[in-house]
Amino acid sequence: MLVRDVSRKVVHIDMDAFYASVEQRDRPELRGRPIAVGHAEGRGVVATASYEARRFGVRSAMPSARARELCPGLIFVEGRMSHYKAVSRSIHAIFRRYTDIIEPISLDEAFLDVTVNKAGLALGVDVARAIKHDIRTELGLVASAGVSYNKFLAKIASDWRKPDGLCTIHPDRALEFIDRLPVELFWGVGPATAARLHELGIYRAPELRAMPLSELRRHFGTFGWTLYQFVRGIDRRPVRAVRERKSVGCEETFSRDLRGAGEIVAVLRSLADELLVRLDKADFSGCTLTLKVRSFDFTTRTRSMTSERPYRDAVQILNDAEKLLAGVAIPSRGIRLLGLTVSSPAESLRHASEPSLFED
Ligand code: DCP
Ligand code: MG
Repeated sequence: MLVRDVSRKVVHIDMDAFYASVEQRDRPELRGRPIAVGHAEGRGVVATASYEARRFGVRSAMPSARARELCPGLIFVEGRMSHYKAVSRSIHAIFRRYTDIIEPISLDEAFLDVTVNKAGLALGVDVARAIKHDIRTELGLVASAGVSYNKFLAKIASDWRKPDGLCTIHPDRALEFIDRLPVELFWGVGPATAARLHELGIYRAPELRAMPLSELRRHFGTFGWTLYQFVRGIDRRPVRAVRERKSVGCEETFSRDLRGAGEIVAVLRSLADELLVRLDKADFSGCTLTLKVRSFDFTTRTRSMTSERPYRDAVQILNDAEKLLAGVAIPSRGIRLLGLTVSSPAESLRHASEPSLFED
């Protein structure tokens, strides 16, 4: 049976001109100027443009040469991916003050289920407003937010009044809202599907709603069923939370127990290298390093230390791992396992100790 569940509160957050806004925040001389993030030369393309540059028609994925034609004063800035990732982690730390049910879509975009939220706010729009406020005051960035009872509508809502948008689609206004949308704005409708819909004479939602389910299925398969539901304001997909990573580690059990200090340090070195690879892969950084040592008789000891700066390079990890090792008595009959773990995610520490990341 087709039931419209309006009991959930879903927020969609999308940062405005994300990479460009981060650059303008960090370099005040770029504020208020038309900028593009990306390679200026050769076959470079624009990753994103500031709203000042968008006025000239500069857009994401546009060849840089074309962007320069449209906007002669355009300033190109090289992208800094690892920096944007770090900013994204700070944004997520703010989200987690309100809910743990966070589904990241990209670095600058996420769905949040705030039906039950940690702030105890009754209205989804109040949660969205609070998140926008925290992002602005603490990170110096602007987000657009959409609020509704499902993901489909929350995403449409966040796009509605960009930049700095805050839009709620109430259940009783949902169909009216959907009716204003061209079918191209429906989730999952790319150029090919849009062309097929147009061939069938469907340009807007009312025409789509008039189409029988059997017809939609015949033309679009299972996506026909999705379209049938979307146009009626129904989207049952849950916000799928990705658990926040608290630590990254690796360990090795030896085929024969290790005894000599030289041997142990050599293993520690390879563990530090492996740990670094895993930290990179998981895009994780943390300030606590833990060494685990299991003796021949299975007694296990751990030693930890917390550094002021996150563990990011092999030398730093190895130096501290050796210091930790010095604090563990190695039994003469040897050890059977060594492990190294980094924990205390850098972002949460930063939020606890630093009130602000920027100056205005
Ligand atoms: N991005 C990219 N290449 C693209 C599209 C986007 O590298 N073709 C990057 C740069 C953006 C970021 O992803 O800053 C987020 O993408 P969005 O589509 O959300 O675009 P913006 O945040 O830049 O702008 P908007 O205000 O429209 O959300
Ligand atoms: Mg964005």
